Amino acid sequence: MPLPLVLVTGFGPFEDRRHNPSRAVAAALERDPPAGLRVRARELPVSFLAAPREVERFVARHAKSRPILVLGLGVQRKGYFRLERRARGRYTTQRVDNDGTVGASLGARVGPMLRTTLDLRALARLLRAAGAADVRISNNAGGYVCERTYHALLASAAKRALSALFLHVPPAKDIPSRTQARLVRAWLAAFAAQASAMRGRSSGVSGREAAKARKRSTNSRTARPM
Ligand code: PCA
Repeated sequence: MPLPLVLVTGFGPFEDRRHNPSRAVAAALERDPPAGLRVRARELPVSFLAAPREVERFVARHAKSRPILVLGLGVQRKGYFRLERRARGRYTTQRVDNDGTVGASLGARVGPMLRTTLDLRALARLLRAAGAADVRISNNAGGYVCERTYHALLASAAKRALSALFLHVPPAKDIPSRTQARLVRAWLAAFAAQASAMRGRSSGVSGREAAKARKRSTNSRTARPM
């Protein structure tokens, strides 16, 4: 049996951010994966229109392997880790992406708000336990390309009954990329060990099936509820 797979995306430079640790972290995870996991990483363009297309292609290519997580990474301005709960389908920002597209030109066409089905409080605890001092849960993914990308990650994952999540990482001046990679690697290893307990209400799974799965994982010794 091949090891469980995690798909990870990151971004390169944009606006005044010349160094984007999300790209370095995604690449480091593929090169040196967390214990017990395989990782496929992909750098996405900082583009409102191209990133969602690449997300769908990336998830489609690996869907047969049933990844246990589709994880988007992007950098934020603040010095902490931010687990994003949801992605809006409506864009109003005047910020421009690397292709020159203004966010607001997308308007409300993208679709309804989408939410992760993962247990963010449990995931925040795991990330702290992995050594991250400041981890927060957020209901606002920023309204820029990361939020549009998260919407695509959630849509592509939900179509295939997979779990998706977006993590905003701090700038490298606050926490160096190598340290970030080490923290995220340890976090994913812990997630993998408890993945069945974390996947609460996976979309595409009926409430009854999900409840049974939860009960099974609660009863098993390897996956304690957190
Ligand atoms: N952060 C931006 C887009 C790319 C990135 O790394 C954002 O938060 O939307």
